[in-house]
Amino acid sequence: MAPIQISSPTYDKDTVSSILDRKANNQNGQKTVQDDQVNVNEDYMGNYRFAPIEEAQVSRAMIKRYFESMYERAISDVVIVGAGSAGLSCAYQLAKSAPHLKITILEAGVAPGGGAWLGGQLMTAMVVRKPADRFLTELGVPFDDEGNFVVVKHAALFTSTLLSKVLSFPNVTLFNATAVEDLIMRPDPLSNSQRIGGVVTNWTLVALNHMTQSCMDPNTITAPVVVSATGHDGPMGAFCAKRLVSSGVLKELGEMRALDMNRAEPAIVNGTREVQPGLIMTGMELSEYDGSNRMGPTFGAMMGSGIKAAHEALRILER
Ligand code: 48N
Repeated sequence: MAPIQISSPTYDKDTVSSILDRKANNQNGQKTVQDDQVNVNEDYMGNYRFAPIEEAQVSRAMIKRYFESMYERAISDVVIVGAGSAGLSCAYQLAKSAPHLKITILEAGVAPGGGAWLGGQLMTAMVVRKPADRFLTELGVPFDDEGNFVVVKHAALFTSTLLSKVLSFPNVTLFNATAVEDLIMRPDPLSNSQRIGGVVTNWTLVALNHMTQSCMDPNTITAPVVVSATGHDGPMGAFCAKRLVSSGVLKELGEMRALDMNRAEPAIVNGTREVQPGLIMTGMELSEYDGSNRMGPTFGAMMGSGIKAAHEALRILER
């Protein structure tokens, strides 16, 4: 069969390296001919001009940063599984309190945020009961004060504000579209049980397709503390709680109980704790672990539980 002719121009190795060297030189402050021709123009009347680029520069800019961070975070101080409201609140509190810690967040979805992009029944407003409004005030999220509770006009205003603040901390790395598909467990002589020593990861699309393609082995991230905030629903909800059962460490799940806002929210915040040596559970995953009530469309407990999980992580690390 005749070889397929690739019509687009292909750069040979020397050409690519000379282009990149030229860019490198430029980064070292030496002007190049191409730069002299660069006259970017922010003209919205039809003459908008970008600075020139080579496709390989885009690829290498992404590859370099992503894989350097994977290499660097293979050993983390705290891994947070799940970037919903509880996981992100934990990350914010931890990153703010302990800027020296390497905090790595693993989120199975392409879009972090979990269930906090909307209120209840796909409606947009988010209800937060006092005193959790104090967290909104700290984040600078505006709300309507209704007395015993406050209302954020759109849940996405809370989640996008929290997410942007979490990602602006230099000691936080987020890997989204990346699933935790198992836990690292080691014998723990102190508790005569199993200590969690990190997580087993894979691209989410791989983790969800092990039944369609075999031998797609995972990767690992080791850490002395894992905070599990995987929620209670979705394709991987309550993941770590379920893994504790399937690995024989936990006899059974408590299973989330029916809705009762007044019982559910304090139970989740006050119940946030180290459920297994090295593993803290927070947010709605805890309702599945403990069998506590669900609270429905109020989000203050997710914030309080995440913040408490951060305090628990610091307590363990300082132990
Ligand atoms: O928002 P969620 O689902 O979980 P929480 O606990 O942060 O917040 C729960 C909250 O949104 C409610 O459910 C409200 C209060 N409703 C209560 C009720 O009564 O119905 O976020 C969990 C995140 C999601 O983004 C998942 O994609 C992610 O965790 N996740 C994982 N990420 C990586 N690896 C996994 N194995 C995994 N499993 C879930």
